Amino acid sequence: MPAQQPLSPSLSPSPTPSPAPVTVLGLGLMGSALAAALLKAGHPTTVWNRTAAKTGPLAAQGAQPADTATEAITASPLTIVCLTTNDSVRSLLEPEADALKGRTLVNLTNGTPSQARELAAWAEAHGITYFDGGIMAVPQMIATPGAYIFYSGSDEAAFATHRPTLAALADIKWAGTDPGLAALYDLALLTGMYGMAAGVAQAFALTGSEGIPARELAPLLTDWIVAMTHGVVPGTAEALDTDRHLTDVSNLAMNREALPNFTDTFAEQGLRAGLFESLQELLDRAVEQGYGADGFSRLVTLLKKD
Ligand code: FVH
Repeated sequence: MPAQQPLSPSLSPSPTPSPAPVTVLGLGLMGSALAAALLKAGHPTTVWNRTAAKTGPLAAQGAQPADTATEAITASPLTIVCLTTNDSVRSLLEPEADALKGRTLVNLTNGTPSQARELAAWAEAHGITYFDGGIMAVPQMIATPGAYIFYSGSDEAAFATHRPTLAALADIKWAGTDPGLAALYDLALLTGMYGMAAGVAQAFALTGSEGIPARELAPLLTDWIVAMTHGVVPGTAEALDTDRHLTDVSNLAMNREALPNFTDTFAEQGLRAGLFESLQELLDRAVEQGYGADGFSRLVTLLKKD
């Protein structure tokens, strides 16, 4: 009787890989949230922070505190760093090049695309696999639905190895093999957010100047911004990608004439005009260049420096 054939690989029960070890450098609000999520997902997690006392709460959750950054880095194949700025990342990690050699570094510190590219070039020169990331979440949102992180870096295959670990933090959005792209997407989304925040501040200042409680404006403003966003963002994208800016909705010439109603009112109410001054300048330039019949998408093209 022939020996029983082994089950085909597709039918054999595949052992669940145990969660990979990981190191987190930087235990501020965000780094602590990242480390806590990794611990919750069962990853053996080594932590280090410049101010050692911040390792305490994570050690209580099962993390292994390291006395030095070198000790932390050499404990895991993957190190995640999340500090205040990329200058602090450089000053911390440049002396750690030997410890990082042959390992993977994921930098989730907010920075610029050029900083990310410079760090990637430094890492490559020292045999370190580097990925940059942009976190689209506040610490409380880490490991909850809706949170995601952009990643970019030249070695997409190596990224696949660490995907299961990084998935414990937030959904993953791969931005591309140019290491600067995660920061670019991150800054683009935050640009929209800061623009909205500036508009919201201006709106509250306006109603506040007549003593209207902010809570009265809040629901109106929320619904208005959501409704406008749903129309304006996809409409602008369509106009830009097709290079068709003419509009039958709300043209620049009309908006240019309407804008002084805002700036005049701000002045009358004793308020600064904030972003509206640059918007007025942009609208003036658009109309003077003959784009009065176009929609707001035309302004995107005028933001390029000459
Ligand atoms: N918190 C948030 O909502 C945002 C969400 C999106 C992503 N950002 C970015 O994440 C980075 C860290 O932000 P954070 O909120 O964790 O910031 P802090 O709580 O202030 O913690 C800063 C940590 O950085 C350490 N640190 C600073 N400089 C150095 C240095 N030269 N060497 C070593 N470590 C340094 C600091 O250490 P310590 O002060 O506790 O000793 C903290 O661990 C940031 O890029 C956000 O833009 C967060």
